[in-house]
Amino acid sequence: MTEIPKSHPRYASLVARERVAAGVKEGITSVQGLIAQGRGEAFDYLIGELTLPSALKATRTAAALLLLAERPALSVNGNVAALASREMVDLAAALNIPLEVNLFHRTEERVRLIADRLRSQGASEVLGEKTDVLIAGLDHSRARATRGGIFDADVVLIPLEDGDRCEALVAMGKKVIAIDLNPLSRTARKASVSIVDNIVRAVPNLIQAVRDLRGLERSELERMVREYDNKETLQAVGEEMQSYLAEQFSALDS
Ligand code: PTJ
Repeated sequence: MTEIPKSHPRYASLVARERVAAGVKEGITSVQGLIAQGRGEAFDYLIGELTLPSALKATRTAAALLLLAERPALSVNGNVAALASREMVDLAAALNIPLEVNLFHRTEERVRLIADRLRSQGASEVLGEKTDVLIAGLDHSRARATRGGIFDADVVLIPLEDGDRCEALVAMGKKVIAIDLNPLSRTARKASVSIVDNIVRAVPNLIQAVRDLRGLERSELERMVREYDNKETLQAVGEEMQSYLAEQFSALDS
């Protein structure tokens, strides 16, 4: 990995880029994952590389959904493994549920390497190496899933997911939580709760929200979920993004 000086104003973004590049070299992340990261970086730049208030609200609602779920599931792909494997393991531990490796560009080697990475970070149970069922509406390798994991889940967290798979999970009647920096992606539009934030900030925030909300009454969590409107959230993201950009452009004059 290239050494990034801590004093660099865009330190966190450059470290994330290095992690994804290292993921490709280690065989964890797909080459396409580099392009996905670049797209994510561009959107992150447009929101000032900070968590927006709307994203924080979505994160708290996501935590409420996960706490209310009977069978929540957490999906991990090659970019997620490179950027936030430790944090995903911590989230799974906080909820006492397994992680499931679920790849768009599936190879058995990459699934194994990601599962090993998660186990080396302390994951007690990792699904996805032995799939036993297909999700309807997707082509074969992208459809592969595990009973007892994503396939049977009522609530699924899908960070950095492709739109087709998000739609297929929604069509199965699941509540889907997306983490996606592009507020206009099909995934962000189709998900039940879209956290428009960088995964490196979103998952730690989600863990904190799970801890904060754990003591609340079920009825209070249900109220949070009932009052949440994902379209409103995406519109708020657009407004927050525009006001950030307006500030940046007006600063060009000074
Ligand atoms: O490991 P695999 O084979 O499962 O492949 C993973 C990728 C991400 C390559 C695959 O799912 C894919 O092609 O995804 P897309 O369709 O490019 O969508 C990824 C979405 O994640 C895009 O909307 C990006 O803007 C967004 N994104 C990229 N990096 C980040 C991100 N969102 C949050 N945090 C990021 N760091």
